[in-house]
Amino acid sequence: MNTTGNSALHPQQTKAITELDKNDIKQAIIRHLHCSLGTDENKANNHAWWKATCAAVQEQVMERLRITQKTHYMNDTRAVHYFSAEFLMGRLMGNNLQNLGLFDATRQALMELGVELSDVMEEEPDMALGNGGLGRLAACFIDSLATLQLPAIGYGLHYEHGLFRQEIQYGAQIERPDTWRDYGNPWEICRPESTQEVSLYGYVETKYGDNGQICKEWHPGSIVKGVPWDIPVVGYGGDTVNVLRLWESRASGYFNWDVFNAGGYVDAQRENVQAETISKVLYPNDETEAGKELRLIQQYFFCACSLKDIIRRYKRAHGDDWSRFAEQVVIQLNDTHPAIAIAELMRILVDRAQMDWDKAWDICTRTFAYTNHTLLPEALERWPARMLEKILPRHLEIIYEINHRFMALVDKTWPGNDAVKRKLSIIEEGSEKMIRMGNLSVIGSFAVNGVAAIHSKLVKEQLFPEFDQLWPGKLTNVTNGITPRRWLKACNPKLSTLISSKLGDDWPVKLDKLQGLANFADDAEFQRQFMQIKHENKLALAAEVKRLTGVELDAGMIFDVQIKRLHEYKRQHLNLLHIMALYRRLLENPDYDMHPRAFLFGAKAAPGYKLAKDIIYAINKVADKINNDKRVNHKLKVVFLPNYRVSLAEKMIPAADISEQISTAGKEASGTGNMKLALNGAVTVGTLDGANIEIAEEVGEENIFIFGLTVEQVHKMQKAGYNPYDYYDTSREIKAILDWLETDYFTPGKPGELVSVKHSLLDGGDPYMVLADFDAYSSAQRQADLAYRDKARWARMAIFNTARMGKFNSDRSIRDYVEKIWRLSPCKVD
Ligand code: GPQ
Repeated sequence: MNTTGNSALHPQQTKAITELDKNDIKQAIIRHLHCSLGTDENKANNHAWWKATCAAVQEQVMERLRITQKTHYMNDTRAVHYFSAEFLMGRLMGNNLQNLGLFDATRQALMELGVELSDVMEEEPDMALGNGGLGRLAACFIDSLATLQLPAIGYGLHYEHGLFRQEIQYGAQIERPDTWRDYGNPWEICRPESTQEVSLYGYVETKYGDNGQICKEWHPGSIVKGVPWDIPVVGYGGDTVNVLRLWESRASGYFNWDVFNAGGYVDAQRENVQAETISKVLYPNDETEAGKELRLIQQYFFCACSLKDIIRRYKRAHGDDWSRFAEQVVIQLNDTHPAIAIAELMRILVDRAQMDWDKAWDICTRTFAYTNHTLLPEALERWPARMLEKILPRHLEIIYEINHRFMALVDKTWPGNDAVKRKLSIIEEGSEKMIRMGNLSVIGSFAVNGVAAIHSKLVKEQLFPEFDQLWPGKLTNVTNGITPRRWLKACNPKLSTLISSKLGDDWPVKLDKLQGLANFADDAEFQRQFMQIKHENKLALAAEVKRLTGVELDAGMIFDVQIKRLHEYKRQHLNLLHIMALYRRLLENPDYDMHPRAFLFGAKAAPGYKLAKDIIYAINKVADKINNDKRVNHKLKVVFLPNYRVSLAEKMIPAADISEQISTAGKEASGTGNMKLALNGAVTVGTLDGANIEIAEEVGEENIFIFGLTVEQVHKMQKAGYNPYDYYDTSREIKAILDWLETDYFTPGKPGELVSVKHSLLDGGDPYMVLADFDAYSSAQRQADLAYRDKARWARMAIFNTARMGKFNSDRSIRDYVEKIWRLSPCKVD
């Protein structure tokens, strides 16, 4: 077992972090090169330098971690416990150096050793323990929690394999395993002393207590161990270092004689999921409910380990007195993935602590809060009751009991109204009985929030209107945010330096200060500097694009970027149709008036999502054709960058001129890439969806290109009976483009390879209204093109975008959570 994540020898701690200079760091790096890695300056390759540098940084981190934990313990602080199946951390070195204030000193130290820090940082594999926005949000939130000095802990799964690595072969996505830990992860610390045991399967025995009361006892069929790995989370300024605790599953070596003796269970045991497989791999489905047994076990496994961990810590301070539990502990459920924790806490209180139901329920419903991240029906988790019965028989009983009591409340509120009961019930009756985790989450939590204003409004009005009536005020909004430390200071150092030269250097914690840039928006010299940096970032990205794909980009082109998971509702195919339209216009008229533009994509598709993979294939085939067509490729290029991930985003975002945020109105809960791109001076072409609406409010309508149907219009059209053929039959351009997909023009000798995209938009009914929005999108793009050609106007727009992103600081989101939901106080760590 590898528990040597940080095997470094610890020196005597003599200086505060702020006093460390490049010589101290140099010495520490060399010491680790020699003593931890057994190599030396002459032999070390970049990987060894990376490990030695991590170890040197980790020494500082560990010291702060120890002090933080001691301070929190001494103060017996109320803390938030962020339960999330995903934490998409990316790389940690750059971020930790920035947050500790050691970036420049470390760069110099390495420079004197003949090594480039940027090369060393490239050695670090991304921690890709998440799919997309939801997981990255969790990562931004724990950064902000530490920065704001709030007592917090992130709880999740220590996946052996994170999100798959994407290769593109002949245009198609191929999935390869992610191997982030193959050579160890210097940031994590194994804590075998905090191992927990988790039960699964088995049966429930009904017994009678001393007073004749009914008691339930769960006799599990197997037990697995959860071993925690801690990743320190360094706040900006380095004062508070919180922890992200990720659970790895192990076989317990425990044999359940009880179950064995009961007979007949031996065969069933064989089907049970092997302990080690539980934390093997992250499910790569984004916004689709997978319904797989192993996935449910993953969810329960990390929730059960985390609750035991929380309770152990609580008992250390409060013994068996549960009365203060909900005052000390708040648990935030990141979507419904950890919702089973509600039933688990009830089980612990009722079965183990022998508490009466009402008292237990009171504690529970003062402990949990739930964040909803989507309205898409296919993403709302439901589990077959039979599956729960097999894996967690006692939890199923508890859920039935919760529901039974809740139905009584519903009946009191809407007497005799069976339709409302059916709708609000945790149990969905049908050919197969299903457990609705969304309903369980709302019922078991004291607060429920959506992630952008419009999304929260739709949660209230469309998804859970009766719950809103039942518990006014419980449903609320907290608009998402992003950490400006990673998404501006670290990823865009040139722009950061320029901003600091104008506004001072505390904007990374006071992002509203960026407003001050508006004063320079019309200043020709500032415009020149701002756009010069954008140009240099574009040159750097162009070099990376060349290295990764062989495609040459001219930094004078507009860099138009769409980076996010591939999903029909995000409408990468709307972008593709527009690219094809431009191509066609250029072929018809070589003088077609447009500024040269490079369209850049980054997107992974869920391996089982056929149409999403077909869209990736279509983008690549169209790209091949255009990039090799001399008639147009001075004006048009298309690049699909393989293996989109956090570290690639950090290179693309600073170089973007245009940010594509073109989801069907009402479908994107918030979006966070939209915030990152705008913060780095990209101008949005977007729909009135998710946080785009709030971005538009902030930057002003003259600094964004809004187009397309609104939520109300989408609704109305769908009600009236939307027919995509209305557009196909009446628009010459739309028809030509869709028919083009059916030919072999982009797939020589293989006509029909791209036809599924066309079919989805016609016979498939175009569920995301791509054709309805096409013309509006095309004119918005035309407007953007014209604006870009007016250099001063564009510079002004770009500057305003950066200047007005203060609201989207994840520190603000966290403050909102603290105020509206968590009621936490900062705890100063000296
Ligand atoms: N989101 Cl339900 C995910 O990334 N994965 C999911 O499974 C669900 C939601 C996203 C959502 O699509 C974005 O609009 C949000 O900005 C993001 O969560 C964070 O809230």
